[in-house]
Amino acid sequence: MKTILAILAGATLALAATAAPAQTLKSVKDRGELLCGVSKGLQGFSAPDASGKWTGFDVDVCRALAAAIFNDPNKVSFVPLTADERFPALKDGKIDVLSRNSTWTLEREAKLGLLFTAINYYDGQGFLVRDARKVTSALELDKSKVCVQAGTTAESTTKDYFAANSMALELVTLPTSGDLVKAYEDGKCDTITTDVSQLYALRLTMAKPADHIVLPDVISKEPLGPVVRQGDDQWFNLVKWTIFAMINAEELGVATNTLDAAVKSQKPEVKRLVGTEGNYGEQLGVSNDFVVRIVKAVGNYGESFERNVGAASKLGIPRGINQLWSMGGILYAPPVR
Ligand SMILES: N[C@@H](CCC(=O)N[C@@H](CS)C(=O)NCC(=O)O)C(=O)O
Repeated sequence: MKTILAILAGATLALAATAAPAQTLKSVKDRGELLCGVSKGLQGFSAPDASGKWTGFDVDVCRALAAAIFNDPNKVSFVPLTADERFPALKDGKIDVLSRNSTWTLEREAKLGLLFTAINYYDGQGFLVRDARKVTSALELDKSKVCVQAGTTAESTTKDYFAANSMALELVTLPTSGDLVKAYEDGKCDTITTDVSQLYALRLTMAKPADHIVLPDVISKEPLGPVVRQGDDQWFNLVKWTIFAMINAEELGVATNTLDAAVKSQKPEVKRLVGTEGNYGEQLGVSNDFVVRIVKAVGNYGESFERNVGAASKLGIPRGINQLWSMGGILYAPPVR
């Protein structure tokens, strides 16, 4: 009897260890909308447009998810969060997913109990200065007052960088990006530091954007991507494969204007991606045409990048290393099969 009980207890434990509860997708479906944590307003990444509609590269991730789940990219409520607020909000269940220019670090997973799903933007930390100062390198920033946002990776990276280069630093830490821009424009700091993509976005909000330059130095790795809570493998997989779907769609030439041809394609890779072969969507808990829904809603990765932040957009960021691996970049998504 004891042996049987011990076997049963062991089996229960083993089951608990392998099967994480799949509650997020169900609660999103029951609620009828997704709760998506974004920044408070960072042009190109997540900001309300003139009509109040949230748009941007980070916003597209949540619209893509809503398209995959509901076939409707508008079934999302956006929850604007500062850097300090974002991880507690996710941990406490106030949002289902965080899509807010967040850097994947060890501590944010191991200590905070979160999981980064995939990297959808390879960034790095840089500095923005007034062009008139004629600074050409971050190594000339000795004795600078440096504005940084609280709760970001930039806080510690800046200290390390100045110490490593024997430069004196006066760190001015502020709660929001609006405070950062104001302090800088009021002359309370000589430079703003954060991920380069965000420097481009902040510059657009300044009185005279052309008076400020982003220095060429990139002093850290800032791999950005959507984040979920630990303990729900089904949800983790769906968010992860939404990103991979967008990247794979670009790689296979599946775009807004080629969707009709893609669903008729006889190429096995395209058939698996768009769901005319296999049941890959169902394996993730959504419909088999989920990639078609995503591309219809926001386009593939390249379309979302170019529309929101790319070279021809207001931000004017070149694709750089965020180009597909097959085009000289480092974007590489596992295959649908
Ligand atoms: N990637 C870095 C920085 C993220 C971050 O919060 N950057 C600020 C730079 S200004 C930002 O996006 N602020 C926008 C906001 O708070 O709405 C991190 O994960 O810590």
